[in-house]
Amino acid sequence: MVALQCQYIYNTSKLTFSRNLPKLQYQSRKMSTSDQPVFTTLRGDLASFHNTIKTSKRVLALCGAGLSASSGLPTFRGAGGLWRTHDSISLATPEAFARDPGLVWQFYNYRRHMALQATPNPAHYALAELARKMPGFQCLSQNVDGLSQRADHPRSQLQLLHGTLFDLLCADKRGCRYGRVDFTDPVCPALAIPTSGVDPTSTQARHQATPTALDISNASIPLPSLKPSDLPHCPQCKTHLLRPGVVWFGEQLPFSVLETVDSYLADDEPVDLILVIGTSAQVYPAAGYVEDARERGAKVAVVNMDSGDVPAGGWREGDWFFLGDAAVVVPDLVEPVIGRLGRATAGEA
Ligand code: BJW
Repeated sequence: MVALQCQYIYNTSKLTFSRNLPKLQYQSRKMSTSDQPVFTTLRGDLASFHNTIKTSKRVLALCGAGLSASSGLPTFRGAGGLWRTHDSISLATPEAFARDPGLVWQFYNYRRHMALQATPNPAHYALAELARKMPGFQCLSQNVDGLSQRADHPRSQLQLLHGTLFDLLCADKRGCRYGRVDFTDPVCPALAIPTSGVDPTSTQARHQATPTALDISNASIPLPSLKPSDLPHCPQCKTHLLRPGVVWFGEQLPFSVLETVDSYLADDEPVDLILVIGTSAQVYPAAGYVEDARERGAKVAVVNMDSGDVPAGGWREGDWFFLGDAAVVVPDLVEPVIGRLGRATAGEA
């Protein structure tokens, strides 16, 4: 492990920024075709990666929940993937919504609330700056949290593969086709997250600027059972419920997004590099873009906290693997193109 100049410590659920804390370390290794990874010095690997990105014109990033982990948002798989007693993945289906729309709306209203409370981290800002500096860069994001948009990532270079929490759609997608952008929190009164319930006349309440929402991802916090009549309804057809504008399992990704990615990959110019950032790369078609990019000539660099999370098609000779927090690693990787991030976007006080 090689110590790097960085300002962040990772405390499992949320990243804390401080310039006075010990330097975080991250590892990189250059993968070989054998199962035994060859560890090389960070400097050497970073230098070879930097040489590649410096001369690259067409670069893709495939991002997942790990990009936003240090902003305090949970991932889907692994430790953060349990919401109350439910596997988050099991709530991300049309079947779950049909079975219990109240529960699914409680999950998504909570996710919207958390995303609105969160702020973009240095990796979101670094990718946004990379987009400004490199016209041939496209970021394919599986994230629905809106943090890349809030980091001012140019919209034409951000493809939201799985939609966004802040679009509301008529649940009868084929019929009514109503949709709107909506940041209201809570989505409707019945979805308001219970607050700490502190006596408003108490001293404790006087020290709280706004009441703190309880952590309803914890099943010990009671939640009411909601009826469909408690939930938001489509104002156009006045019949169906509204639903979050995200892509659930079994649903098609937005056509215009698929078209943009396909035409990028079909361009006569090769793809120089794909960065695979904070994703378990298990969900298709997103995961398949790594192999598609390889076929177009791309070198592959993976940034992940878990050394077991390999690209869907496995490792190839010459792939880079940077083990660490995306918020720390990504700004360093793209530094030759974007320079050092400004103090505000690097998370410094
Ligand atoms: C860090 C970190 C830190 C943590 N720093 N790293 C081919 C083969 C097999 C199956 C299929 C196939 N093609 C399609 C399918 C079916 C299905 C699928 O892929 N199933 C798989 C389970 C096998 N795909 C679909 O159904 C897709 N639709 C489709 O293909 O439609 C076809 C169609 C055509 C015509 C008509 C109709 C249909 C849709 C997929 C939609 C996925 N939706 C979700 C929910 C979105 C809404 C929401 O947010 O709630 O998307 S599921 C969930 O998984 C979410 C994520 O975007 C997605 C990926 O997860 P992600 O982001 O990788 O998160 P994690 O938690 O898995 O990983 C986090 C990673 O970060 C980990 O590696 C950590 O180690 C790492 N990490 N901290 C760096 N600080």
